[in-house]
Amino acid sequence: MFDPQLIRKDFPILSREVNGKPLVYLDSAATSQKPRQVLDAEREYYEHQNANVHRGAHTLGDESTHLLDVAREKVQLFIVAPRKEEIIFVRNTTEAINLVAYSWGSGYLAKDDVVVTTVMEHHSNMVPWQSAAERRGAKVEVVGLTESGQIDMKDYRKKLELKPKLVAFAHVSNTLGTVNPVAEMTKLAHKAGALVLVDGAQAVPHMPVNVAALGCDFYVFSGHKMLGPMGVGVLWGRKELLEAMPPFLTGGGMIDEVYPDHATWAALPDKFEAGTPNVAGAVGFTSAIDYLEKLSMKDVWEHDRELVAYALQRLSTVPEVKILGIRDSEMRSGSVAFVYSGVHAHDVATILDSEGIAVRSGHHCTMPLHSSMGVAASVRASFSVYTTKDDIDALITALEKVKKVFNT
Ligand code: 7TS
Repeated sequence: MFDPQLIRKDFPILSREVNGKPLVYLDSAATSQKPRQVLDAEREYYEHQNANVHRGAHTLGDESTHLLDVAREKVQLFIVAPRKEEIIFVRNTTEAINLVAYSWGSGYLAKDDVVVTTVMEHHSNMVPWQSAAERRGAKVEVVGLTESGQIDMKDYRKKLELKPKLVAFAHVSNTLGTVNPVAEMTKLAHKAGALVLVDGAQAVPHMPVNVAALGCDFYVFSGHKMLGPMGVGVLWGRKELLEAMPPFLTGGGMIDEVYPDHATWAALPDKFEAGTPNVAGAVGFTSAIDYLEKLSMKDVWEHDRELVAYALQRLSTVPEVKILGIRDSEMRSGSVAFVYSGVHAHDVATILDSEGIAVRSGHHCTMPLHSSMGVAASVRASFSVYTTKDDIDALITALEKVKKVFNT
């Protein structure tokens, strides 16, 4: 049974205090906390297996190589990817998108080509495309949103008429929480002849994801937002695309043969994993996926449904609060961002912190989105498996202190 109170016992950090108050961690969209199982898995790896992969013909090297392989298969099955070698380990979502923007971009993006993104994207799914477009003389077109913070499908269809080479958008917005219709958007993009990259950084931690069913071409996410360690992330891409793309980083580990004047590349996934991989991180990531699977992603999603609905309902009782994004909890996930009338988001966050409550304030790496809403900064409460309704109640109570201090 899914019991957040029991789950919380697995997260050592949740028993610490901040400013003399019990920690209320509502910043899981930035990074989630890690259960003891993940921390132990990493430590045990270093205590028992630590060795570089592939290179040593010795037991520790073989065990290390095996553990990296186990992690790859774990990720493959978790997101229902057709092939294990399509899972490329990177540091994080940002690196995964840069890999595609650089590698696919240098191979397939030509002068005057178009890449389409949306205004709700995290900077990590916007800036790499701007850079790729600048390098290749291509253009980035940005799809707008509706009043309620959903992708404007009319504008999307219009941008597809430009026959883009690639479309890149988030599965779930890190600021608005909007869940985008990935399968539908992918179908339309494919019809227009475009490839599709989906930024799943805020989706994989909360809902079952099946990349095969979504139909996209690339799907990227970060381990650290889904109970795993920092420094390990995933690029999934269709095999034929990854095989046809030139490498991103070159050097050790990604070659087949090297001559003084040229080299040939290893097969997937090695071609895209130059240098010593983060094996300890991958082992911790395996443990994080085990943890989520034990909870069941269906129940994780149900828990998220409850928290989002509760947060929307409670926040809407505070007259000074203006919630960003759609009010229908069924169409959003993971977080609720809001503006507090007359008080800067950073001031709200500072007062909340004095009550032990951690939220994110600012633009959450979505400056274009905030500008499009005419908002300079917002406060965001975001959730994970260990978040409870009590955490949201604590937020609402602490907002009364904001009212008192600022006399709103
Ligand atoms: N894409 C989305 C949708 C994100 O939410 C984030 C991180 C990234 C990409 C980048 O992930 P990284 O692991 O490469 O850093 N989002 C946030 C956030 O909302 N607050 O801090 C980081």
